[in-house]
Order: sequence, then C-alpha cells, then structure tokens
Amino acid sequence: MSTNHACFERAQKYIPGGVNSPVRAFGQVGGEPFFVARAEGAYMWDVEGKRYTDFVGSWGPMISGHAHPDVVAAVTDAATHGLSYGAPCPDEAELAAEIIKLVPSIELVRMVNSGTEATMSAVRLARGFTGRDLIVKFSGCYHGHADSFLVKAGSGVATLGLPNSPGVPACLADLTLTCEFNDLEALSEIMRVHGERIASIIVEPVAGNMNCVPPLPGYLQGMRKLCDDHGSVLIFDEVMTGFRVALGGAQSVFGVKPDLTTFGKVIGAGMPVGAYGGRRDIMSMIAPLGPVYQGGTLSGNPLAMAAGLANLKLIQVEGFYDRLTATTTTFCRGMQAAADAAGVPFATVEVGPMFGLYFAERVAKNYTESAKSDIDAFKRFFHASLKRGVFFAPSAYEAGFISLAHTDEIIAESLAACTEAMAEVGRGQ
Ligand code: KE4
Repeated sequence: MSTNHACFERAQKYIPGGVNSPVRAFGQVGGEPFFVARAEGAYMWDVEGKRYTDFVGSWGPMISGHAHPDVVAAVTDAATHGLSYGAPCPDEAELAAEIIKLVPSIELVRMVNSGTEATMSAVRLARGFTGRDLIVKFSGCYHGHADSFLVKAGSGVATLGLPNSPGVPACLADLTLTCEFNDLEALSEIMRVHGERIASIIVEPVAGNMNCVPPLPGYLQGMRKLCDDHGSVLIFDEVMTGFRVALGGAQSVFGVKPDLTTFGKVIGAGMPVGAYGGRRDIMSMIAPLGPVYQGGTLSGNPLAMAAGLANLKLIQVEGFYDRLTATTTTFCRGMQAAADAAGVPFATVEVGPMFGLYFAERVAKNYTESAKSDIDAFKRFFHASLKRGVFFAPSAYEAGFISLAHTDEIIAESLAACTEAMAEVGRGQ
C-alpha cells in the first residue's frame, strides 16, 4: 500500500506542484494533500484507507454523490460504444435539449470541455456580437484561467495571493475592467464612462470563489438594466451555480434573465463538460452558423453527454432541491452552534445546497470583506476537521457543497467531528 506522502513525492517529480490544479496543493492551509483511491456517495478514501466525508464534491459536480450508480451505468454503457467520435452523436442534442428545457433564457447551447472554455468562448462571442473589446468582471470572481479573467480573480488565484497572473499581456489585461461585487454604484459609474465600449459584464450570480457571497437585493436586476441601457451582453457564469443552487440555476432564484449563461460541473457529473448558451441572435454568431470561431476535439464527448444526461435526470426528481437545501440548513446551523459554543467568531451563508463558512463576525458582501476573515483560524479548523475525517475546500476562498448522499446520519456524524474541531480552534490549538 502506498502513502499520501509517497504519492505526493512522486507526483511532484512529474507535475508542477504535484497537482493538476493549484488549489488542490493545500497552498493556503499548509501540509500535504491526500491522494484519493476511490469515492462513493458522500465519502472519499485516500490511498492509506482513511475515509473522508466530502464537502467539496469535486468543486460542485457531485451533487448526486460520488459514483452514483445511474451515472456510472450511463458512462460504462456509453464506453462500450466508443469513447470519442469527432462526429456528432444524438446525446449531444439530448443534453442540449435538457439544458434548454430547464433554463428558459437558453435558446441555443454549445458544449465544450470545461468551465474555462465556456466562459472564454462566451466572452469572445459577446465581443464578436457587439464589436466591442472591453469586459467587466468583479474582484474575487473566478471564471477559469483564460487570460482576460486572470485579473483580480478569485479561487486559486486569490488563494495564492496573486493580484493578477504573470503571462497575461498588459494590453489584454487592460481590456478587463474590475469592480467590487455588490457595488451597483461603482458599476454604474464604470458603465457611465465606458458603457458604449463594453462588450460584456460577466458575473457569478452567486459568487463562489471568494467564499460564498450572494448578491444583495436588486444587484443583479440593476446589472441587467445597465446592460440594457448600454447594449452590453450580460453573461451569468453559472459554471458553479447552474443546476446547483436550484434546478433553473441562480437566474431562476433571482429572476434575472442573462443574455448568455455558462455551465460546467453538474452538467458533466464529474466528466469534463462545459457549455455556453443563450439568446438565439447572439448564439447564431458562433461557427459554423456565424463568423465567431470556437471548436473542440472532445466537445460533446459521448461519455460526458451520457453522464450529464443521467445527472440531470436525477436532479429533476421531485423534492431533490428541497431535500438538499434542508440538509444544508441543518449543517450550517450545526456549524454555527459549534462555533458559538467554542467562542469562535463565525458566520455561515447558504444558497440552496451551496454554502460558505466564514471565520468572521459576518458574511462578506465582496472580496475585500472576505479577505478580512481569519484565515489562520480557518487553516486550523481545516486540519482539525481533516484529521477527524471531514474534508472542506483547502482554501477560505471557496464554497462548500452538499449532495444527495449527505444523509442525516452523515451530517450528524460530520457535525460531531466539526464540533470537536471548532473547540480546538476556540482553545487556540
Ligand atoms: P473549470 O475550467 O475549472 O472547469 O471552470 C472554471 C470556472 C468557471 N467559472 C466558475 C464560477 C468556476 O467556479 C470555475 C471553477 N471553479 C473552481 C472552484 N472554485 C475550480 C477548482 C479548481 O480550479 O481546481
């Protein structure tokens, strides 16, 4: 049997930092990552056989739990018919049809292979449709690693404390204007000055990459009006919130209709899938229908389509979101009680089955506030929970996720472990 340390040593010989995505390396929390041998339901097991209750869920996709039998069966069956065709297959249209059925703002949708590809393509499309170059994003929001987004980004970029990423040409970074999330006045001023040059505002309707930060009342509605007033394309980046915070995504929760929406995570059930879609007049600009180019060897991959279709079927079961939302509330209330008992400044926020844990007096409304939380307390809590078999995202700038597999018993078991972990934090250990 190998050990986590041996796996990490070996991985570092061949892979930068030993990981294929920076946030996995435990950079903000210290220590070494465990290496997963297998996952099932709400649990993951490392190579040493230690079991973890998983509140990361592969950063959102595993809303039905790891290795759900329906998803595994769909992928296994698809694999027997070949792994990739480089030619269209019927399931691509079936998954597109399901997304369009569930999200009324979508008239046409294109499959890609990651959230980054989805957002990168949506912004190119918005620029092609408007003939404009500037975009607006928000400090702490993360839209993947395309050059235009690595400006005051969240998630792994914030975790590593990088204001921006080297390698992004200044001439390109200059085309991305940034603004604090939830500050409609500041956004209005940007649009007043630059609006006629702004191709798009791209936003996480519930920010999940600077911890979990919901929009203030009226914020998204105000953003919609600003885009209408200035002819800019409103892109909701629902890679994380899509089919996560509600069946119709964040746009259905807040009643705001974007022009384009990006997806990922849940629509692939853990397989590499992203998608972007929206208004027919805009999407019709995409090749081969229109002149804006975007392509991908593995886009619409049959195994990924099968996984996505199986997952979207599972989430449409009556009461699915009610159940997960109630579980999330139980968990967050239990965490707050544990912190209060331990005398630890703490706050939680939840949007459906997505939540944020703050080692701070209150939930943040933007990145500046989120960055003021007690990162050291979070770090100690993270490790105190991990050693008790509970795995949270290894960064204070991430959200947490509940799945269908998080039963009442598993939540109770996790809260007992986290209560002990919080007591350790309260004792200054
Ligand atoms: P990917 O390219 O990682 O599939 O998706 C990029 C992306 C786009 N938009 C939003 C709102 C996202 O949350 C993401 C990716 N999320 C992070 C988790 N915070 C992925 C984790 C990682 O980078 O390893």
